[in-house]
Amino acid sequence: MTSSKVLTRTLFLICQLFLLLAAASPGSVRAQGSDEIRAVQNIFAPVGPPAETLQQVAVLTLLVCLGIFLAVGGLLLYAVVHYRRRSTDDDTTEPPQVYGSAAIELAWTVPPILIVVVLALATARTVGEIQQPKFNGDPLELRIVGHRFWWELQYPKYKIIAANEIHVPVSYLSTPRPIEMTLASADVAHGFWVPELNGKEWLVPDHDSKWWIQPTSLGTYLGNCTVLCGLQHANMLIRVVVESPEDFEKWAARQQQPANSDPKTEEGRKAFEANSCGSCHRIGGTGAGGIFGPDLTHFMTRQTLGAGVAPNDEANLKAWLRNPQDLKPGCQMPDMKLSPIQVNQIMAYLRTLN
Ligand code: HEC
Ligand SMILES: [Cu+2]
Repeated sequence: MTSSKVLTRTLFLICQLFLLLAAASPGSVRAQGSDEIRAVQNIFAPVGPPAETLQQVAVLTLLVCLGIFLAVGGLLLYAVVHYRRRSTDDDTTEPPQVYGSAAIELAWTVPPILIVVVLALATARTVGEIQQPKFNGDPLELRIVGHRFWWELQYPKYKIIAANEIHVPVSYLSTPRPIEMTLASADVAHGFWVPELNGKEWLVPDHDSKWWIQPTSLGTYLGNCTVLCGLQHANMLIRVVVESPEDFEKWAARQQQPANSDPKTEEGRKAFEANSCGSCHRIGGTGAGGIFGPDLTHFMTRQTLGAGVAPNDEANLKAWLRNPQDLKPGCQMPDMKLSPIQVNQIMAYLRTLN
């Protein structure tokens, strides 16, 4: 490649980088209601204090790096252009030889040290602010237990156990409501990351990690398990529904209720029992008390099934009951080998659990 081609290509890449950063700038997406899904996860559109602090330190680091890039690249470009080979050059003698220069040595050691110190201090301060938060407002306690490949949710003060779809109230300036989370794991290491709300945190067996979020804008925020925890690690999706305090209280009151028992779906409930679904799943108010799989008491209040692998509609539920290994190969629910009649009965029953 000729040098002009290299130059055009580099400039093109730099322009692309800027376009990317501009597209990712905060404010380009603003959720309106709690059901508005932020489909593109974006650390440059933070919602709430911990994510905002992280964004500040990220932008500072990027700007410093951009400054270094421009300074070094500029000097390099200057040297390449200004001292390029000319036809009038005398090739027979050596250029003047310079040995050591205190000014230059200082210039390339002192500023880099200062830059590293500034970035280290800014990062350390951010880590401190996020790991030892001073909450103002009454925090909502939420314990999240990672399972292969789904999330168990416990709201101890509300005595709620739910799964996969995290509901939290929005924080207004006048009434902040930080969510004080305890992250744990029932099996292997998992990672919790909802980029708009905070950075990543680990969930490890036999150790509780503290984490928090404080969303300040309504919306549904998506996240992922960030640790390769097994075959379906990529389908262990996190959904945080940030709703008004009133809607949150309504949701919580619903979750506290025992399951619906519609006499019309009695056959389905019996089939559920007879096929030992209850050894892995709990349905509040019935004999089913398993904790290996997600709580199904209010299964129909969730928008997705299989921790986000598919929308929670009739066709997908049917496919799941026929064989969960089709929709989510490698997941921890075995093919229960239900007959088509059992599938229909159980489906009719599960679809009343709202
Ligand atoms: C060996 C334990 C086990 C048994 C038995 C079992 N399941 Fe599951 N089930 C699971 C696990 C684990 C998951 C979570 C799978 C995932 O998302 O990775 C699950 C998920 C589900 C889901 C999706 C829940 C959600 O919110 O995503 C439904 C519905 C379900 N099971 C119904 C049943 C029915 C009906 C039966 C009986 C025919 C049954 N399960 C038997 C372990 C079990
Ligand atoms: Cu995981």
